[in-house]
Amino acid sequence: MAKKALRKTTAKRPAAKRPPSRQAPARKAVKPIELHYWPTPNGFKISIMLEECKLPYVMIPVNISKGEQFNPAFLKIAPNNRMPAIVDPQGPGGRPISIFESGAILQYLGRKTGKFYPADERARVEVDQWLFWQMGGLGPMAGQLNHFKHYARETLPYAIKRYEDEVNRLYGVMNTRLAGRDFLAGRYSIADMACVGWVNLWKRQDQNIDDFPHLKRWLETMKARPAVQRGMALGVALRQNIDMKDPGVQSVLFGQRARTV
Ligand SMILES: N[C@@H](CCC(=O)N[C@@H](CS)C(=O)NCC(=O)O)C(=O)O
Repeated sequence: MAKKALRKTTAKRPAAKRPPSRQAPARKAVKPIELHYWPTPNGFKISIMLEECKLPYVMIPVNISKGEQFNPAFLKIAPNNRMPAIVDPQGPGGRPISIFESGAILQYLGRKTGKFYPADERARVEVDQWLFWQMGGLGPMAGQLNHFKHYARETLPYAIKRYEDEVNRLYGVMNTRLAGRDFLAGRYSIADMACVGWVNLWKRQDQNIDDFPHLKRWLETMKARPAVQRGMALGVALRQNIDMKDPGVQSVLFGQRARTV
């Protein structure tokens, strides 16, 4: 991709000094994963996972308020014109692979690294259920609430109440699940990473976290993890001066319809 990469993390360790006779054969340098990203809860899922796994990556901003999600090069890897997406130069068989949809990316990175996504089928099903619950429930409902509550040009009390109620119900489900469990699937996993950026917005969603003590404890535990902090801080300055009520921004993001080829 032609865009400038803003940040790079590497998990390089200093090479240990060995006598010449015992030197290891030269290894190919690990190429960083490209993270096509904008700092939102969907983007954070992947920045958190990359940070947790200490995978080398470069972040390539996709400024969705300017319509960069429609750039032909981006659409090639993310045909749904939504970020996040990744390109892993060292994909299966050592060949590059691109992936869109945050849930699919999390599962891929979990399989690739063997981390935060157990191989045992029963444990994996536990993770998958809560990951899909986030993808199909918490994310879309909280996203719609955010739209009608904060961005819509008309105030539609029915729509706001519908999504506020739904987010409230989902918080209740999560709170019950977390009673007597540290994390959604028992052990810390990609399912927790998928949810944290959304629950972190509880105030903006007009929810009271004190009504959900297990969820509150989980959120505090999540936010205390350095990799979660780094993941949720990635690129936040990029959004700073963007006014989501600006008609220019709204015309890019809202009212999108099919584009014919
Ligand atoms: N289901 C997708 C949703 C991604 C998504 O909604 N991304 C938003 C930002 S949070 C986006 O790229 N929006 C661009 C647009 O609306 O054109 C995923 O989880 O990857």
